[in-house]
This record gives sequence, C-alpha cells and structure tokens, in this order.
Amino acid sequence: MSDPLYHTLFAPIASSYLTSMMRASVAITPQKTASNQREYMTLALHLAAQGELTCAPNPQVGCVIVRQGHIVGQGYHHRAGEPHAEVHALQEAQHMAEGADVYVTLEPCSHQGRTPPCVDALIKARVARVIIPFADPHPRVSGQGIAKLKQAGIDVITGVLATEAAWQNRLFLTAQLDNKPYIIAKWAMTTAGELTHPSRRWISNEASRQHAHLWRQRVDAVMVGKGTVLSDNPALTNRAAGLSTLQRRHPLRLIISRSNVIPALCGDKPCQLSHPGLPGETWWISPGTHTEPLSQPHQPGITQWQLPSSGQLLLLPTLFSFLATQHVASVLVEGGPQVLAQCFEAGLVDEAHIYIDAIHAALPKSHEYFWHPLAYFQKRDEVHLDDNIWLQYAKSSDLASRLLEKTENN
Ligand code: AOF
Ligand code: ZN
Repeated sequence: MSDPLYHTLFAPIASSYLTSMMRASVAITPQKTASNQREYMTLALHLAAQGELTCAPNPQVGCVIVRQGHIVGQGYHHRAGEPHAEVHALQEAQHMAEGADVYVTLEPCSHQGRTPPCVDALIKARVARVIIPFADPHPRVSGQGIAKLKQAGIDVITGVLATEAAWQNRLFLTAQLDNKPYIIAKWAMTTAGELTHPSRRWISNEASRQHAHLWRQRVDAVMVGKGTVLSDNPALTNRAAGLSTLQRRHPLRLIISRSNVIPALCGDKPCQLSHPGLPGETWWISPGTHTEPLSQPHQPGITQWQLPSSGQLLLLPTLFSFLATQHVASVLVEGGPQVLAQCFEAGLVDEAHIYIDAIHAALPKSHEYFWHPLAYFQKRDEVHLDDNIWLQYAKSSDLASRLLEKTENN
C-alpha cells in the first residue's frame, strides 16, 4: 500500500516503525551535508503526514530538531487549534534546542492565530538555524517568519525538498497562492470506460468506497450537480470507518443547479440531502445576477446562493472565486459526467481520482481511455482495493518553483 492515507489511519504501527528506522538512519551520519539536510527534511515530511487526516484546514507540518548529529526533538501538527509542529518538537528537545538546527516543512508562523507565533518560541529557545522548503504563502506569514528569525540572528536556509513539501500540502498551498480551491475530480468507471455499471448500482466495491470517504475527510467541500442528486440520492457525508467523532470532518456539500428549486423527492424517496439530521452543511448554488444568499430558502437547513452567471449556466471560475472568499480551500467534485466535463473544459481540475472495477484487466496503453484532458496530467499513484484499482493523476504543476520564487521576492 503506497497510499499515505492508508498508512496514517490503518497502519500506525508500520508508520512509527518507519519513523524509528529513519531516526536511526539519520542519527549515524553526523556531517552537515546537503544530502544530510534532505534526510532530516524527509523525516520531518514523514512526521507531517501523520497529521494529514486531522489537521485540515491547517497544512500538514512536521519538525525535527538536530543537535550535533543527534535528533533531540520531533513533532507534527495534529489538529487546527492545537500546538504547531515546532512547539511539540521544542517541548521534546527542552534545553537541547539551544544551538540546534531546526527542520520544518513550512516557514514557522509569525502571527498570533489560534496559537502563538512559532518564531517567538524558536527565538526563545536560542536555536542556531532553521531549515525550510519555502515561505508560507498564508498572507499573515508570507516571509515575515523568516525575517523575524533573521533579525534575531538565526540563520534560515530555504529550498530543501521544496517539490516534496509542495506536493504534500498542495491543497493548502494552491488555495493560498491562486485564490481558488484545489479541485479534485473523482469518478468510478468500468474497464470498458463506462461511468455507470449496466448491471450493478455500484461500480466501486466497499474498499473503494471507504477509500473515497477518507478523501472526504481531507477536503473542505464535495460538489455534485443536481442530476447526481436526483439519480443517486446521495448523503455526501463522510462515513470513513475508524475515525472518532472528534476526528471526523464532514465536508461542506455543494450542489450546483440551473434552478433554485430543491426537489423534495429523488425518485420515489425523500432526498437525503434535505434530511434535517444530516451532519455538516449543504449549499445549493444556482444562477442569478449578483452573489447573494436567497433570503427565502426553499428548504430549511439548506443555504441557497445565487451567483452571477451566463444565462442559465453557472460560471465555474466565478463559483470557485466565491468559494475562496468563503475559505473553501479544496473541493472534491464527485459528478456527474456533465459537471466533471465542465470542470475539465474550464481547465480548473488540479487532480483526478479514478476508481476502476478491475485490477487484472489490461489497462489501455494511452490516456484515450480517460477523458482527453488527462493527457496533460501525470500519474502519481495507484492503489489496489480488493478487485478495484484507484488511480491518481495530477496536473503537472510548477507549484514548488512558484513558492520558491515568492520566497525569494518576499
Ligand atoms: C507553523 N507550524 O505546525 C503549522 C503552521 O490558527 P493557527 O494558529 O493554528 O495558525 C494556522 C496557520 O499557521 C496556517 O494557516 C498556516 O499558515 C500556519 N501553519 N505554521 O509554523 C505548524 N500548522
Ligand atoms: Zn506556528
């Protein structure tokens, strides 16, 4: 299993074993070389990944403190509102942090947010150097953490494992840089390329569905069109197994429709989305002339928005800019085919997740199997889920170089 979500949730023992192995392997190479820095940063990234199911909407951040070739402190950010990675690592290092090198997977924060600034804690601990991939593009940090550390006489090294760190926090970082949510298009298909299975309700098996629910845990919102509501009657909640009530995050449910009339029935059943006990929030979004909430919503419990549009069609760039203003940093688009195609045609998809109903059938050699736009994407991962396969594609991105450029220009 190469999926980090799987590691985090289902294989904590394997994960802590890996951490201790990495601790041992980096501790025996005392020279401070560039490759040495990459090893410590790899460990910090690995620690950061332990927060990946729980830290949203905050980024995943890991921290390793090294003194004279020995790791004296480690930490990661567990949950928004709780201490940052540096605070956990400094707590473990205590007085050994003095004169040490601190590896952090993001620029230490300089602002008072839900927690106090990490740079103040690093300065107080009298660390010697801070090594990071790039500046945090969050407008309240954006190079100010680096500046404050330098003013206090602490060396700051940037550019270490920028590509890896950018990939790990691509949802958070893209939203900060581009002022639009990171868009993941998700669909299930048969090996014959059909989006619906002729004989079964589900293409995907139970393992695939659990895997998909874990992605709902990571994103801020899920989005479908009204057609999918009518045909599938989805609840769009996060039903991933193994999460505590405290850990579970229900993404905001976004329904896009040409009409502001919410149907009462899906087929012959009441629409699940209208159920008053559904956890989390639902927004019904339809075309209008201004960006405004409908003063008289058609369903209690569902917030209705109208957005400026082109005739009866919602403009996706307008929708995504609006979502950015509402602090929605990532959207999992779950269908149907029309909505997915619209997102691709507008060039707004950052990543695609495809669940296929067989792992043994020969996959077609070229991308013609998928929609044409995936030709511009790179395959990032594949996970076998019983008799299904999950393929992950991401748009070739220059995120790391843009972040480095911004770091230099701060
Ligand atoms: C760090 N270390 O481990 C994390 C950072 O509301 P707060 O106080 O939790 O601040 C959240 C912001 O801080 C978040 O948007 C991001 O810019 C930064 N996250 N910074 O130094 C950490 N998680
Ligand atoms: Zn911080």
